[in-house]
Amino acid sequence: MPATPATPRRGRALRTANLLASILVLTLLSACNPASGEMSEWDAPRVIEVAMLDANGDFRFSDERIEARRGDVIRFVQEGDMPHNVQFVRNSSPDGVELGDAWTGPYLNKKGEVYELHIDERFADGEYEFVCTPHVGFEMRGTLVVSGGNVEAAEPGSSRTAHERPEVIGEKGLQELEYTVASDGAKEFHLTAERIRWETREGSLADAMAYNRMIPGPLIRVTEGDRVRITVENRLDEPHTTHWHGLFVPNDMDGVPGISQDPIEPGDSFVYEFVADPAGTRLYHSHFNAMSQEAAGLYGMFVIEERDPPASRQVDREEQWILGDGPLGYVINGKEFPLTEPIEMKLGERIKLRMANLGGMYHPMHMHGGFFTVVAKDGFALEVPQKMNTLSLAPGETYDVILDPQFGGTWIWHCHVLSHATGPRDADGNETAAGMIGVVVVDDGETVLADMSNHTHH
Ligand SMILES: [Cu+2]
Repeated sequence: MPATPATPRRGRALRTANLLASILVLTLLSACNPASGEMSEWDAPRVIEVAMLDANGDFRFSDERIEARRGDVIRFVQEGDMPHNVQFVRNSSPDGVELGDAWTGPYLNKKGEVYELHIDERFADGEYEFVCTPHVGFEMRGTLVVSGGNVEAAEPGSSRTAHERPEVIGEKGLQELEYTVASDGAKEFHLTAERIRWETREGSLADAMAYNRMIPGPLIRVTEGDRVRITVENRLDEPHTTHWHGLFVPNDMDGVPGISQDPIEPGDSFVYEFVADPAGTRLYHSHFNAMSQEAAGLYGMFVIEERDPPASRQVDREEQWILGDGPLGYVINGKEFPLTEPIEMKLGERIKLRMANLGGMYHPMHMHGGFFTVVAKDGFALEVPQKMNTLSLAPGETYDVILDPQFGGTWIWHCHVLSHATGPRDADGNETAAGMIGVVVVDDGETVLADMSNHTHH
């Protein structure tokens, strides 16, 4: 029986092939010579199928108590109509286990999609509660019981698999990217796409992909009319391209593989060059395996400043929020609440918040405690600014919002698809706040503000 290596995501198919081959060998062994095998048939790895169901509003896993041994594979099969996933509840898992990318499985959006969970050495003996993240409110949950098997359990707390997984842990996203000015006046930037591990929620490191080791990727800021030259280096183990979202670029700089350029192969680089145009809040993101690469963190913001902004657009400072969903969870700037970083301001201040949605779902973002004013859509100034307290962002949209709060306090600003802002139930059986929740702390000198310091540790 070959050891089951813990490989990055891409090795899954191979692992499955190995496993199927092992099953076949074991089957042949027991068929040819049932008495000679060291391993009894009882130990043969199994494939356990579990359906994800949602017919008639009855959200459930077909098997709510799954008994498995290390070496087994659980095939979660999407048989419903709504997106489902498998997320293990960390604080209900055996002490010290580190499931890595198995903590949260991908969203299965279409009927027939499959998530294969390998019960490998990371799974120590014990019980693991799991939920479907979007439908935890509907009690779509179950328990996995692991005991024994033909793969040895890692020492709890050890990281026996760490050498096979990306070592780099990402840093705070959207840090402004430095550039050099070339002899021809072009501003030259460098982006590197690679795999990292990323803390989306406290204590849980997800396997992710990032530009320059941060999620979202660095903030690129230039002025309209600047000549821009960006080298994109692909250190992933799969091809990549970068698309400049909302910018007017020559067709061969648009980053669409097979249409406007060849994919950038692993180890290669590609130089994108264009004139920054038009001014406004713009984005960049992967366009190769985009559904998975973008969801894994390969996106960032591209701000093109106006050359002569009218005085009416002056603000005290700016902030940026990029929404995401998928394997990293329901995130703002790559973090789920309570790791989302609060916006702190004084009553009377004016902040421009550049918001964008690079997830795959709609997120109606509702702010408590007054209103904000939308002044631009997709980077273009609105003829008539619009006051709102709920702004729905479709995938790919950007909005510029002026925050000039009317009341002091600690105000939350959350996605009103409540399953995007709710975590697993706590020990008392109550829903927890998690996911796509931002916080705006407005100091008016009087109102007692909530202490957010124990919520964030950055
Ligand atoms: Cu949402």
